[in-house]
Amino acid sequence: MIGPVRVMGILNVTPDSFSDGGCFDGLAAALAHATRLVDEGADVLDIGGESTRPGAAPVSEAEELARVLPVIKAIREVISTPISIDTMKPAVAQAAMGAGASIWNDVTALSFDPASPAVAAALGCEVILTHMQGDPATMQTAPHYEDVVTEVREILLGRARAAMAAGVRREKIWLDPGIGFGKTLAHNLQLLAGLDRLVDLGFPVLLGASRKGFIRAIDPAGAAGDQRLGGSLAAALTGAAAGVAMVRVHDVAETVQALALARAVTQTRAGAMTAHA
Ligand code: HH2
Repeated sequence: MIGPVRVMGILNVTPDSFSDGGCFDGLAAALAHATRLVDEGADVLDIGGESTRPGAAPVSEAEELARVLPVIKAIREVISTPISIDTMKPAVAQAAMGAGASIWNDVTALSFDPASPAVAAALGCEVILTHMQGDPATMQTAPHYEDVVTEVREILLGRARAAMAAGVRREKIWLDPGIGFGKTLAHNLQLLAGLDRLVDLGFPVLLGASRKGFIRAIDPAGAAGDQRLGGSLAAALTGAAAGVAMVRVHDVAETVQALALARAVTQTRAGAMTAHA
C-alpha cells in the first residue's frame, strides 16, 4: 500500500544550478515560482543558494546569505508553507531559521562544520541528513562502495546518532540516500532498489532524484536537464512504493498527480482484497 508522500518543491536561487539556475534569481521571480510550487501542491519549499551539482564551486557564506535570506523573508510574508534551507553552513541555517525556515536540509549530513550538530540541536529544527561520498567538486570522479545500500545505511545511521548525541531529537531527523552525490549509475539504481532498507531504520526518508544526471544515463535519448520528467516521476513512484515520506522535485504538479494515482490504485487494490476476503 502506498502511503501519503509529501512533496518538497525546489527553489534554487543560484546562478549556476544545472536544472533551473539563473531563471529565478530575482526576488519577484523567486516569489512567483514559490507561489506556483505551493499552488501545484508543494508541502515544503526547499530554498538553496549554493549549487551542489557535480563539479560546482563553493560559495562564500556572505554570498549564500545574500541570495537566500531576502527570498525566505519575502516568501514568509505571503506563504505559510514550511520552508527548508538547503545549506551545509550552520550560520546560513541559523539565519534562515531566524527568517522563517523550519527545516535544515544538509547534503553533508551535519558534517561540513564540526559545530553543525550542536547548532541543529540548539535551533530545534527538523534536519535532513543526506549521504554524500566526497564533496560536490570531486564526488563524481571515482565513487566506490563495496555494498552501496549497506554503506549508505550505516553512514546515515552514524550521522543520525551523532546528531542525537549533540541533542537533536530523534523525531526531528530525516534520512536521504543522496542520489547522485558520489554515485555511479549502478549505485543510484541499487539505492533506488534498496530504499526499503533505509525506510526500515524508522526515520522518515526523503528522496531527491528529480532531473538528476543518472536519468540521462539511462535514457536512450540522453535527455537534457529539463527533459527528465518521465524518469523523475518513475523515481518518485519507486520511492513511494518503498515507503519514503517525501520526494524533492522540480515538477510539483506532475509529481502530485502521479503519486495520487499510484496511491489510489493501491487503495483500490486493498479495498478489492478486503471485499474478496
Ligand atoms: N539534491 C540536490 C540538492 N539538494 N537535498 C537533499 N536532501 N537531497 C537531494 O537529493 C538533493 C538536495 C541537487 O539537486 P538540485 O537542487 O536540482 O541542484 P542544485 O544543487 O544545483 O541546486
